[in-house]
Amino acid sequence: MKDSIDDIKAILALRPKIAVLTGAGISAESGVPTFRGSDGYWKGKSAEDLASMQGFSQDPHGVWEWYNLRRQKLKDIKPNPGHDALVRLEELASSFTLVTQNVDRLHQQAGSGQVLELHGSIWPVRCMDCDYQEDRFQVDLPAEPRCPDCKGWLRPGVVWFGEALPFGIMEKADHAVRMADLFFIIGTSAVVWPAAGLAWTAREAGAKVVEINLEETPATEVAHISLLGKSGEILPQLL
Ligand code: BJW
Ligand code: ZN
Repeated sequence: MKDSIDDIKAILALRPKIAVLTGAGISAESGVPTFRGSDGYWKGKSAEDLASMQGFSQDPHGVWEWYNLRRQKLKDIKPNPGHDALVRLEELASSFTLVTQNVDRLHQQAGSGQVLELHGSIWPVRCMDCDYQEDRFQVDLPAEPRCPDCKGWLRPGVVWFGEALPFGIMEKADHAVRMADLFFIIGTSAVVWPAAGLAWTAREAGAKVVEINLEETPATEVAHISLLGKSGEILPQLL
């Protein structure tokens, strides 16, 4: 039998250990397009086409056009009540780890403490040919960003398909999830691995798994409770 919201509220009252995994859906109410929604395609191409070394090699100009557009839009975008609620959730927990697949830094802008960015961030850039890297938070970049040291192509500091996640980050996320009494999986289609696997890990390790999404996902099968709706509305209600 599925749990109820009251069961979750009762656990929250006990200052539990909490781990959270977020995806693009938590930023949707701020105006950030999701990847697999109707607005996720760019010039007919999907994230799978664009966010890979192969996609970049075939069309670096086009891929940078996509990232520069997203960077520009993000400059005017603010965290929403879903991000804010996670800041308050952190205060209720005896330990709290926020794991995100998002590259937008909106959790940090809302005031969340340590955030594990599984897929990196859209703001730093690094050279594809040498060691140059720099954080270019909210800075406009040229159409074809080049390395100031060696003139090689710069690329965004994100994780593309087929690339390893930042060193050691999955181990940190996995540890937090295994320690957690409560695990929230919010606004993710749960199709991209290894991030999606955290839901199965949480269930296996004995956490109560709470999913918040507009629709069911593959992770719904391991959720003790699936709350269907907008995270910016449901999360504040839970608190
Ligand atoms: C709302 C809402 C609202 C809307 N309120 N909800 C095992 C099995 C199968 C495949 C693999 C596997 N292990 C690895 C793979 C391969 C691959 C993969 O997973 N492929 C699958 C797609 C088949 N994974 C990888 O390649 C990863 N790397 C890896 O495994 O490396 C191994 C390796 C080791 C050692 C050496 C070398 C390699 C890397 C994955 C990188 C993903 N990168 C992207 C792009 C980042 C850069 C960028 O932003 O440009 O990350 S892809 C894209 O998808 C992005 C996202 O973080 C990620 C997940 O998407 P997310 O967040 O779930 O968004 P959506 O759009 O899918 O869903 C939004 C959800 O929100 C929906 O459910 C809505 O309903 C909901 N929603 N509004 C609540 N208001
Ligand atoms: Zn360089």
